Amino acid sequence: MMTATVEIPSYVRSERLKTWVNEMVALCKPARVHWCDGSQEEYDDLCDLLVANGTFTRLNPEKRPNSFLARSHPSDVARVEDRTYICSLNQDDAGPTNNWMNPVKMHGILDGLFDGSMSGRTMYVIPFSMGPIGSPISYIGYEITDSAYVAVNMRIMARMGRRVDEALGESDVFIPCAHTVGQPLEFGQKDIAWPCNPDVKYIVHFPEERSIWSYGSGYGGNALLGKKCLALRIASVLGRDEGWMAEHMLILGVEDPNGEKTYVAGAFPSACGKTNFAMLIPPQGLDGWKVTTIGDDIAWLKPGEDGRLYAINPEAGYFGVAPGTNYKTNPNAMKSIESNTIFTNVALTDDGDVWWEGMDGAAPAHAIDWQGDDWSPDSGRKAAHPNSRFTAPAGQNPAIDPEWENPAGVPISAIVFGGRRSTVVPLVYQPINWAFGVYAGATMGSEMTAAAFGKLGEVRRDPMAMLPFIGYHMASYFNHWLNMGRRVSQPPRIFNVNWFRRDSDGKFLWPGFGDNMRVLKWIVQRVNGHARAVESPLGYVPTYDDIDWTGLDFSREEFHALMAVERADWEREILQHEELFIKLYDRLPKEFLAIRELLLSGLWRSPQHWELPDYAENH
Ligand code: SAT
Ligand code: MN
Repeated sequence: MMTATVEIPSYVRSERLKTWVNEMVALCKPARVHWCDGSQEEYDDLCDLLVANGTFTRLNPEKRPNSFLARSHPSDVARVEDRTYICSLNQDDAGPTNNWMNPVKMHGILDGLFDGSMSGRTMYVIPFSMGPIGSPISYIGYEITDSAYVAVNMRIMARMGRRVDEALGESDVFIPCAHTVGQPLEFGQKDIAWPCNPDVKYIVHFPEERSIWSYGSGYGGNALLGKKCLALRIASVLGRDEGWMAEHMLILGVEDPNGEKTYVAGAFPSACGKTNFAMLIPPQGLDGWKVTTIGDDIAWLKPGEDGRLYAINPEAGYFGVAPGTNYKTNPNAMKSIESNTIFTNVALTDDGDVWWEGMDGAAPAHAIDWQGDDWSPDSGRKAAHPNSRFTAPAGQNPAIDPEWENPAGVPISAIVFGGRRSTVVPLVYQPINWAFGVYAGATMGSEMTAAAFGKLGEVRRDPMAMLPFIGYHMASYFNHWLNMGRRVSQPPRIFNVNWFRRDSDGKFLWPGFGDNMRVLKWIVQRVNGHARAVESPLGYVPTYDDIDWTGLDFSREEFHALMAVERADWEREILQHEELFIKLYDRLPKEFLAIRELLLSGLWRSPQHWELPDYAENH
């Protein structure tokens, strides 16, 4: 097979970049090289090419202008955590929660797999910036890939193209990201709609080298390397070394009726309604309040001159889960995907639009399911894959915050942690200080929903919702959090929420969705010094009278049930914290043992069943 010679655009000036691309071309042996400029024409041409190859179906332009549907290979539908590696020089630096291999050995494996991996294909060179171009908080990456699907998705998810080459200039500071679907066309054979390697996959991070290699998958976070790989795993290492934080957090703005703005970041494990919370619409009665979105998935937080933490959203688009999204649960997400959107693994309706389980209205009588087969409501199968996605430009969100591209970021006043717990954890509490808050985030857990790994109902500990995304030893990461709180003079206040508590009949105690605004309002007033709280065994909590109930019929008794603290439950809970701590024994912050003891001490001071007092009693 012929290997391409690389024509590097004249505006590319970084010697390190040119050398790296030439080396990757020599290794991967593509037939052609395409250096992406990020233009609309290029995007349209690539989409046309994907339609011609059968990867994309163009949706009905009247229903879904400039939008496409892709169906992946059934073996390639989600991130593969068991194939994801942190290859630090020392295994101890990856810690017990990451897969590890010696980096020299791993490079040997990858060199073998990448050798000739792109023969017969085009290599795309994708310049991208995580964060607004030119922001001191941003980082530049270069992804080489043999997937045009990746190239068009990256143009939505990141700032991409020539302006990034120009911003890099002669600098050698960028993260090299090598990606191949791992299905060479070495004999000139015809391509298939979703090339990938069904048997071999590697998603590999070299934290000391600051590079990423991904082999065998074309899907989501396995292939769009700016997102989880760069903006979380590698960035968490950069943040540790440089004194900032890369977190799996949404960022939202809350505007009160006087126009005062407060920014809040929030970490939620998957299946906890994070995107809905990031795009929340206040319920009737609280309509003087407004929520705006800065980001729905990732936050980079850096200390500002004034001693506060400033956050940017490093991404430029949403890669959101489709099923369950509708005009009731998340109208802003629905409006964000009305056009210019790439859908992956949802169903195709007979009129050329998309459909998924939990969309508004009745299910269509007939559709083509995510595997390309005929589907009807009585076929006994899901029409859309549970992890089917939309890729949409963030700027299309009607509730996008005007500051979302401000290179300086926005000041964060509160950090909210929240898992899915049917018992034990109350609706909201505020740990008494930063260290107690870090402990709450570090011990956060979430119950398995059907889609996730593990047993249904079992609690999976997911510290700061970062379990699969920390690029180093988890306990060192906890220490970094504690250090950050000491480094900034005005750290955000930390809160813990749980929207998912149930009664003994299994019924949800809290309506959730827009009504979460009632809790958010208390949080925002609290950080601004306008809300009262009482002490509970876990920290500060609002009484019934501190929450705005306008427009909702919710009794004092119902609220007290949501906020109760059962000593026996918490004793078991704290024993489970201990299980996590034992795993992280060699680097666990000494503060955590002290905080655990103080929590126990507080529980022992309180009755077996601790119930909220009425405000009057506590005044
Ligand atoms: O596929 S992604 O990693 O981008 C999304 C997710 O799995 O959380
Ligand atoms: Mn995520």
